[in-house]
Amino acid sequence: MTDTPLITSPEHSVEGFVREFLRELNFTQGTVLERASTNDTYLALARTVRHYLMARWMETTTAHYRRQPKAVAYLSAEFLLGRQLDNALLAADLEEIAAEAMASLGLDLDELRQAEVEPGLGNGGLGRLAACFIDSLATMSVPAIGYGIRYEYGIFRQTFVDGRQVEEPDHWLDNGSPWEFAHPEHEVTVSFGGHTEKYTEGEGDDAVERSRWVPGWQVLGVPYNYMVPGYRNGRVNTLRLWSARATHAFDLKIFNYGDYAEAVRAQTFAENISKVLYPEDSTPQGKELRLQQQYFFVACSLRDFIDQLLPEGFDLHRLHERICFQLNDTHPVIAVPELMRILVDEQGFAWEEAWEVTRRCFAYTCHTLLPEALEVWPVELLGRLLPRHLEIIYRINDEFLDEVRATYGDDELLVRRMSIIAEHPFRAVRMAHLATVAGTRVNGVAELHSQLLRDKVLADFARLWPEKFTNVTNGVTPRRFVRLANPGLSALVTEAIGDGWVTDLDRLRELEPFADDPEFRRRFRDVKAANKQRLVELLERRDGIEIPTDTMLDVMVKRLHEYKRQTLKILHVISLYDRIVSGELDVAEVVPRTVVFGAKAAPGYVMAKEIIALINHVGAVVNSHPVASQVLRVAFPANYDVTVAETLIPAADLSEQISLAGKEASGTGNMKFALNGALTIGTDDGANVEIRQLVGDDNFFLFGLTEPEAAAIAETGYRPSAYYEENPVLRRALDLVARGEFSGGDRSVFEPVVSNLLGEDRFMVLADFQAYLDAQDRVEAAYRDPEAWSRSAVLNVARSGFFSSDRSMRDYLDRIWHAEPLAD
Ligand code: 26W
Repeated sequence: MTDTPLITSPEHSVEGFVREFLRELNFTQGTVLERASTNDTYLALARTVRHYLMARWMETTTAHYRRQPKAVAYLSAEFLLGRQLDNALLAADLEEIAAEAMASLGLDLDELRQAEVEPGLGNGGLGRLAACFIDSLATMSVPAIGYGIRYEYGIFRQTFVDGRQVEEPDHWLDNGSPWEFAHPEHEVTVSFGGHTEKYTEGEGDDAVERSRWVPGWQVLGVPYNYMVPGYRNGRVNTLRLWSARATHAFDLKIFNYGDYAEAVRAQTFAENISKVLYPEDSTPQGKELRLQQQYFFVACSLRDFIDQLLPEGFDLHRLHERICFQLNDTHPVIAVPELMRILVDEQGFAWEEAWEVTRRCFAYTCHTLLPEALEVWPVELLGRLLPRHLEIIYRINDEFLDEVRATYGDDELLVRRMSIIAEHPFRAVRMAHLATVAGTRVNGVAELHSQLLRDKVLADFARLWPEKFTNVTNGVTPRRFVRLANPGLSALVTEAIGDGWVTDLDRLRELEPFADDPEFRRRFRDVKAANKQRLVELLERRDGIEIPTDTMLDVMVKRLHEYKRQTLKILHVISLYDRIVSGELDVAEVVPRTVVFGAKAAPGYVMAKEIIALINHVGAVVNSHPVASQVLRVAFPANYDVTVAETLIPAADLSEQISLAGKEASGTGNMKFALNGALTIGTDDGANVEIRQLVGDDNFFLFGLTEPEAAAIAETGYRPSAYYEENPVLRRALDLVARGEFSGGDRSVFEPVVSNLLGEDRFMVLADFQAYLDAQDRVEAAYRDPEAWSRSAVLNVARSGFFSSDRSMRDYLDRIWHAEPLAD
């Protein structure tokens, strides 16, 4: 593929691997086997694996540069990658070789795996989705690059003190980071602040008014490259994450002014930009530093793409032929005025020309429905930090509003609704509107979500530009979340239908007949049991939590948010506990179950943290009750992350997807559970709708209000206390909390949670309570018949192939990017 001399890959054999590994241990790690720490060994192993992918990476990069195909740049403030070692071993087909090589040296590959600290550079679904997407793009040989931020601290580490969440910094880089390549020589300068100046270019009739940005301060962006290996296809794409540094001017100042302390302070200031991931999920903080982060990484990324990835002298009028910048929610949307600024101010494009190109270079994915999650930036702040960009946004808005008026006449209410600039409660830039105006396409992340975007959130825009709106249902990578996370199931599936499913997940359909094969179902149950055993061991080792091995494993893992309704789940637990303890239910009648929660709350989200405390306190009471604990257990391991998910999801029997209909954009955990043979209890929300349609009503426990029903109730006035008054089971459960049953008799502790449910209950927990309990009764009945249950579980696996992120990528390629895989 290339004339550039390339180092050849190490030999693909146990001996070759051992040789390379020892060389790394000796030459790079500077130690010998008998003296090496686990971390030394892990680092040497990681670098060894890396070497096997290196040639493919260089070849892929060179091919992209030489052939200049249309590419995709995925702009995302978050990439929640998870551990790298296993995925790299899988991609390079080195799993067995590495295990044997390590064993031959008296080392345990499993133990080394556990030494890796996962890069937690994301909050939840949105960040993990980005990681799945780049995996799929690489596996499908699509020329693509991910651009984001190399946070020095990822998502906080969660611990519990007296059942309450305490956050600790996640210094994931402490033990070294063998998967990244720093390129300080490719640093990029990013400007902030200052003011703009008007000037006239040309003379007489040719004179044009132009604007010039005179920045106030600058920082440098240093790229760190990560390999994104395709699954055994000879390709390795790049993820480029930016780290902020002080400019060299700061160093000079030290000499010029002798104010060493001040110069170092300035340096710290610059480097703060990529210091920490904002742990806010769905509630924008409006913090200046966050806007700095957003502009920082997109400015670096556009500069990098134009200067490094395009050939010299490339005619930027044709930029859209080479790239689509996909905006992962609104966080990177400031890239729109940045590209305008580059084209108009730096390249001398006429405004109209620049807008023509810019409009064709961007597409926008929205990941939410909650009004409070739609980002807005105060004009005051944006103008102070990025004065030229604010001017550009105003001009985009002026021209856009002219178009609105030209289409609909002077409907000022409509104009105000659609404006990129909001006037109330303060003047602010609506980033979703800017993205919608600028993007070639706007997509939601599940059918229902995209429909609600069209009908509600962005209805005015959908009326103006119906052709802009489309859907791409989310997906998850089968490599990480089935093949790696569930080796038992993978082996069973491969034995039945071959291994083509790993890159063509629709082939799982071929499993359908096996659902009726008792022997296959037995083996499926054996796999589940073994996965539960793995989980039991993990929780014991990691958290000192003991759970039984042979109960129904009922799992709710996701960020803690009121709309996701962890409270509904804990009310179910409380109700079960109450009915057992009161003698209404005999333990012999109850299907033993272990309820596992995993959830982080945004540190400033008070109610979410109260709910965490409630779950932990209920758990403590239930687990120590001599009778209740025989059939009901609650486990809430702290710090749920990608690594825990990989052991937890394959062990689950029941997947809890119980958000209020119309609030969860898609969900992706729901897909991972179905693919690993858990049955879902869920509302008609997000991608649950599509999961149920595919797996069939008989293999899914649907309950609760539909979105139109919930909207109608909200419209006419929702009264949660009515449900409390009418439903004795609900009343008893809530009264237990209110009376202090789970807080040592102290009624004040969970008063805010109770009064919120009885007062506002924004997400209609009480309205769905009885329906949820009834659905759980159906779950119990179904679980009592292991043959029928495992038949349903196998059908869930067989019919969920649609939820591969490979399929999502095909949809983006066809509907939005109009790019293609690059043939060999
Ligand atoms: C701080 C502002 C802010 C606003 C929104 C931060 C983060 C967000 C995200 C949109 C929240 C998020 O992660 N959304 C989730 O995206 C997933 C991937 O598409 C979906 O599966 C989830 O349903 C959606 O909640």
